[in-house]
Amino acid sequence: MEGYNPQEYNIITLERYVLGEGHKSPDQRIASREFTLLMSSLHTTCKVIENLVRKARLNNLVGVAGNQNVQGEDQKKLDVISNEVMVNALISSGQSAVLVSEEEEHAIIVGDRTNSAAGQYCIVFDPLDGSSNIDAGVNIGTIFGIYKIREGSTGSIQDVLRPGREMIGAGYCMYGSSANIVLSSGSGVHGFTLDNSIGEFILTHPNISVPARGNIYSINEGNSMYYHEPVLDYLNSIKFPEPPKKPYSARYIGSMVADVHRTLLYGGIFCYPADKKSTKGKLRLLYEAFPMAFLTEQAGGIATTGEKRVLDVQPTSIHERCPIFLGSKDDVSDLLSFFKK
Ligand code: P6P
Repeated sequence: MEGYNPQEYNIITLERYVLGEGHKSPDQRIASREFTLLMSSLHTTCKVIENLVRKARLNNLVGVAGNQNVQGEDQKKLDVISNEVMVNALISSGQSAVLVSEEEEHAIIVGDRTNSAAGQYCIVFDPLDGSSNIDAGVNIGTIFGIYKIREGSTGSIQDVLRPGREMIGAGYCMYGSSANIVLSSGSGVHGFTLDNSIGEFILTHPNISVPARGNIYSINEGNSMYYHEPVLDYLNSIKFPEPPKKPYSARYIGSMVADVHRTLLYGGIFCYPADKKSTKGKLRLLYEAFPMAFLTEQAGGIATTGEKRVLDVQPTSIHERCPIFLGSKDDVSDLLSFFKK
């Protein structure tokens, strides 16, 4: 056909990508059909949540729901709705064995809730991270990590109290000027942009790679009075560098998905350290630190607590917190040098 270029119309949707990856997964335990069904369920929830977020103001869905989550934080209306959407979708996918959500006090053992056989995957997630920004229309997002249940398990809390290095996949969906899913199933990091006209996530950022070094640092400096020495000394080294080095730029959105997304694409360092006020930091290990660390390492970066690799942390409870520094390997290595002094 005149002017028709098949390559130009070779649109790779998220489902087509996942199915392809399933066949060449480095871990043959990822059954492509079941994993594809799980990812289909996950990315459908992202489309539903994207629609809710985009129309939140119009549908009077901003503001608080009037109750608090297990963290003692005011739940936003969209927090509650997004959580319900994800829990229901993941259970009905038939692929879930255990669910852990920031908005659920206890882990959901799917076999206990439904008489249908539970699946083989454990999904840990923050259904709507950054919710304090919802009312201001700032980018927010869904974060998820995936474990396969242990051999012989039918699904228990022990299937998710495992180091993040045992995850088989992780990702986030960022809701902003466009909806972007960034995910990895262990063979690189790939980004997909939602084309609302056809309702599909299209591969737009294949093989995301964190630059070896950036010039952006991302941290809430309002907590500076609580920081420990190594963090203060590192920050001074990039804010008042020895000439001819130039100072870094500060960028902090206060929404982890947005700050990490920028760090993966532009490089630099994102930090939420432990300090004298928050002795283990603020971000949750299972469904914030682990997934973002998984993605960062898959993209060639480093994610550390300051003392050890984030993915090597052994969780003891599903809502525990963890300090995190992630991003360009040279920048995070510079930070670590201050912890070793
Ligand atoms: P602070 C949002 O509430 C969140 O959980 C993350 O998305 C974000 O990185 C962090 O907290 C921001 O915390 O203390 O800087 O407002």
